[in-house]
Order: sequence, then structure tokens, then C-alpha cells
Amino acid sequence: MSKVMTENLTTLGVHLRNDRQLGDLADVIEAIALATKAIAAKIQRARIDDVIGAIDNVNVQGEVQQKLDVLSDELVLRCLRACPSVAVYASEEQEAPAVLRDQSQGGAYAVLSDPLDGSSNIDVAVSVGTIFSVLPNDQPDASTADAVLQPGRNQVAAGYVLYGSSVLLVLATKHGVDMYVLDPSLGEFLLVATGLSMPTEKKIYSINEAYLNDFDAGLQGYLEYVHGNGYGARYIGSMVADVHRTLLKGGVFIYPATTKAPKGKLRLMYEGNPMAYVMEQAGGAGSIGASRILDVMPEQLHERTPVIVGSTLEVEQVSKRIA
Ligand code: P6P
Repeated sequence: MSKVMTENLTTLGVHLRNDRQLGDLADVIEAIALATKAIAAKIQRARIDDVIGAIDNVNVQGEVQQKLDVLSDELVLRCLRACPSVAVYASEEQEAPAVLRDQSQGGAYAVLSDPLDGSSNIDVAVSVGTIFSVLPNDQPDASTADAVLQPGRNQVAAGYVLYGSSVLLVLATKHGVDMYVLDPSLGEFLLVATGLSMPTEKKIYSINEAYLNDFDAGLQGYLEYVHGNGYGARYIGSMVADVHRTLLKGGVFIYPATTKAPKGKLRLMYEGNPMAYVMEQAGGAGSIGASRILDVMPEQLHERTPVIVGSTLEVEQVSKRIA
């Protein structure tokens, strides 16, 4: 069970430095956290500052960009550029990775991010989030940009910030999963739980059943199973919110392949991989159906993947039917 930290007042920076083994990875996490504090402030004032809505541009995914997508991406880049150990930054909002410094200049890590996932929900005040993934820069100087194309099992840290009724940072490292809450009066992420651990089963499933007719027969069979076995349905339509609920309460979040989207909608490198890493570090699982998300060998930065993440037994219930 996670330990709720009530007796101490511990900031993100203090907790990261107490984990001596993290080394300069702590600086990378703090740079990401700084960007998310700035993003949170923008989101809270979005309608006041008239930054709600779309701009006349589509991103590399062919999706209409929201004003806050661009602002968030710029904030993450500015914070990472100031961090001496970040080599390269790859974002959902940019076609190619931004090389900031190579190994010979101290660039030890590659950071990937969906800087503002679910941003189309902001105009109706639904929770949104920033998702991040950190990989070691394993490339020689001339090929630094290629450091972003590694399987998810190589991640050294991953997590998300949920901009909801409170602003939460969930951080997974090799030492487990910790949760922080942003105290706006201090401007600090405060540690509220360590060692998050998921239940191995929970009768909650999270999927957009509007696409039922586009699901394969195995997944349709799974839905018949849950409809007849006392499961509850929860679907917010914002990945960070749906995944966070699944992490804390258990169950399974599914964004599968469909006839119209044969590899699914969500992206492997900065959505599937980080969320699967968080789940596995909390004792859960992340599958594409036939295999583990973290074992997928990426071919392209923006490739999509089916995502089935959550409690181990619930992920298995889905995976065995669609493998
Ligand atoms: P659908 C938000 O647009 C998003 O990228 C994820 O945050 C979310 O899980 C998914 O798309 C929702 O997609 O097709 O159910 O609207």
C-alpha cells in the first residue's frame, strides 16, 4: 500500500535528492516539473487570457492544434533547454526531435512528451495532462536525435501531471511510483504518497464504446463479458485522467486498434510507453494485446499503438481475447 506522507513536508526536489541513485536525473525531473507548473498557471487562466481554442494549424498528426498545445510545448522546451543533462526533446507537437546538446556536451537523457494531452477538453473544463518519458541518451554525438527511438523498457523515468481538481504529479522511476500535489501557495509539488501499488484486479473498464462496431470480435466478446459480470464503466475521454483513476482504483483502460485506426489512436513513444512504465512500476501491466507495450521496438517517433493498461488480471482478461 502507498504510504501517505502526512508527518513530513517534503518537496519534489528534496525527495529526488534524497534518492542519491537518481543523480542528474533529478535535475531533468525538476525541469519537467517547472514546465508543468507554468502550464498549470496557463490552464487555470485560459478563458480569462483568451487562450482557449484552436489555432489555424495542424500538427504532425494532422490534428488541429490548440493554442495551449503550442504554449505548453514551448514551455517544456524552454525548461529542458536550461537543464544541462538533456540531450534531445521530442514532442507530439513537433515533427522532428530538438537536439539540445550531445553526449560530449553532457547530454545524458532524451525526453519525450505529450505536453498537453486531451487539450480539446479544456474549453469544457475537463481534466487534461502532461505526459513525459525519459530515456538514456545512448547515441554518439552525430546521432543524438536517434536516442528517442528506443523501446519503452529502456525508460529511466516516466510519469504525468494531471491538471484537475488539484494538480498532481505522478512519477515512476526504478524505485517505484510516487505522487505529489502542487501547493499553489508555495509553488511546490509536495510528496503525498510513495510506493503506489495497484490492486491486481478491479471490475472497472474504461473504453469508448461508441466504436463498438469497429472493434475486433475478441474485444466485442470482452465487452459482452464485462456487461454480464458486474463491471462498472468509467470513461472521461482524457487519457491522463482515465489512467490516473485506473492507477489509484484499479481496473483497465483500453484504447484499442479499430478497423478505422488499425494501430489505435494513442502514440507509443510519449503516451503508451510512459503510461505502461508507470503501471508496471506500480505492479500493474501494459499490453498491446499480443505483447507488452514496453517491448515494442519503435520504427517512427509518432507511431501509434493499441493501449491496454491497468490491473494485471484485468489487462490479461482483455489481452487473451484480442492477442
Ligand atoms: P476518443 C484526447 O483527445 C486523447 O488523445 C486522449 O487523451 C484520450 O484518451 C483519447 O484521445 C480519447 O479519444 O476517440 O475516445 O475521443
